[in-house]
Amino acid sequence: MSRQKKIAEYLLDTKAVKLNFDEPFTYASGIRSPIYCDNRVLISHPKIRKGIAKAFIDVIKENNLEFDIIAGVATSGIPWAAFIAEELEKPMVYVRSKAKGHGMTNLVEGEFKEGDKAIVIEDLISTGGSSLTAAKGLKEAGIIVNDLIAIFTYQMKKTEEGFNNEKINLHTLSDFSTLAEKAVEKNYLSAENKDKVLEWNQDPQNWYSKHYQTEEIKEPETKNKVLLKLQKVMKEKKSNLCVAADLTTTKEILDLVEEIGDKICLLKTHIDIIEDFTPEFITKLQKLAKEKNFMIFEDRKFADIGNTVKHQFENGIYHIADWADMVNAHVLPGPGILEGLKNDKVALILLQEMSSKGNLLTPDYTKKAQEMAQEYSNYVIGFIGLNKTLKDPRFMLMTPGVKLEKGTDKLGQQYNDVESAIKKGTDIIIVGRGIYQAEDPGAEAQKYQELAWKTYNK
Ligand code: 5BU
Repeated sequence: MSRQKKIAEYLLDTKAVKLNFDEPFTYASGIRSPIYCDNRVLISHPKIRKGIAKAFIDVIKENNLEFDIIAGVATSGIPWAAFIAEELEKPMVYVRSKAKGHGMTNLVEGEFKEGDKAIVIEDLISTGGSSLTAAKGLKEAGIIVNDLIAIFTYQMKKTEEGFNNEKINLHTLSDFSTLAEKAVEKNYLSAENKDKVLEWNQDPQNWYSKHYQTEEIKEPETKNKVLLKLQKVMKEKKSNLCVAADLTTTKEILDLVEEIGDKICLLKTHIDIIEDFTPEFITKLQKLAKEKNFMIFEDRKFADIGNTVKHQFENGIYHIADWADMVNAHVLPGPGILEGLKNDKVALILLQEMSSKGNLLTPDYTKKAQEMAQEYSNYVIGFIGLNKTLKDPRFMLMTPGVKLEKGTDKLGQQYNDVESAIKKGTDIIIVGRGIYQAEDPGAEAQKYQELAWKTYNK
């Protein structure tokens, strides 16, 4: 068996790499993928560990790679660098893949001389970005880097280019296409799905919508009135921006709306986080909505049985059904929740996906939510989600977790940038902190509005 295949077998047998076409994995970036790789488990298998360390050494020997030191990329490359350095009785260092060190820490740890040649050891190459950052760190420290060896590569298009630009030879013990072949041989993957899986690394951003699209539905004769109005407002104002006004006093919210009201098609509220709520607040908000021509979406995320949500929607102190143009709901409780929220004036948005890390809304759940929406299309006008997997003009997709730059917060929120969110097919971007925490929320909202509308209409 070739080395590439043998290593692929190790990766599959230890479940370091998992393939799943039917239920793709979701990366931290929100990208959906049929492959998930966590090579860290490999160090727990002594025999396999030995086999992999030997494969690294074979690559060094077969290619006559010249070097003075072995450099592991922190953290996952470190154990492999240690096994190799130990076997070859050579010095070892490790290097952080973060561009900025924290406080007193060095980027490269261990002893070396300027002009030393290093072979860089890495466990996984996805885009190659962090490996290249590590290699650059070594170069900046005066170390010569000509070669990098990794256990596995996703063989993404831009990887090769990155390594060519840095003039570094990339060697890998195994790769995505060999692994897919081995997975078919071992019945982990059907031959039929192999080609679809292999398409992923060509265009990771769009792979999911391409393969999980349900049938495209033609323009319906009649549409929900709230949806028609929303589409009209969007066109009139050239805006597909929804601002999440997550502020906790009525004054702060009303002041914000004064500043951003002209730029948005939709204002999203969490009415139950307001500390000084009074019915007058609603009157003022509705007046502003009329003046500034936007609609109101109460992000209540109903999640109970029909009878309870009906009370939460219509009664209590908020009387949401009297003032919101739309509200949203989880489909977890089943169709009863949609029965409880049926309303001719207030439209419904269903949660098909969430932006938070580790959320439990699987592709299967998404599909069920879409089926329920189709069944209740008189009331349901859209989804909260990240990927337009259902192309049906009766529904709009709205995406939260959007900022000018990708990132995360401390409580699990995951941000996409405006362009990537819209490229995944969303109709409306929902932006909270990106706007209301800006120094000048009005100017910031305008930036988001212009960028989102331009990208949406490209
Ligand atoms: P942010 O400040 O831009 O992170 O606010 C995002 C808003 O969208 C906030 O009001 C959340 O409650 C809301 N949200 C979300 O972030 N992610 C989701 O999946 C859903 C709603 Br559903």
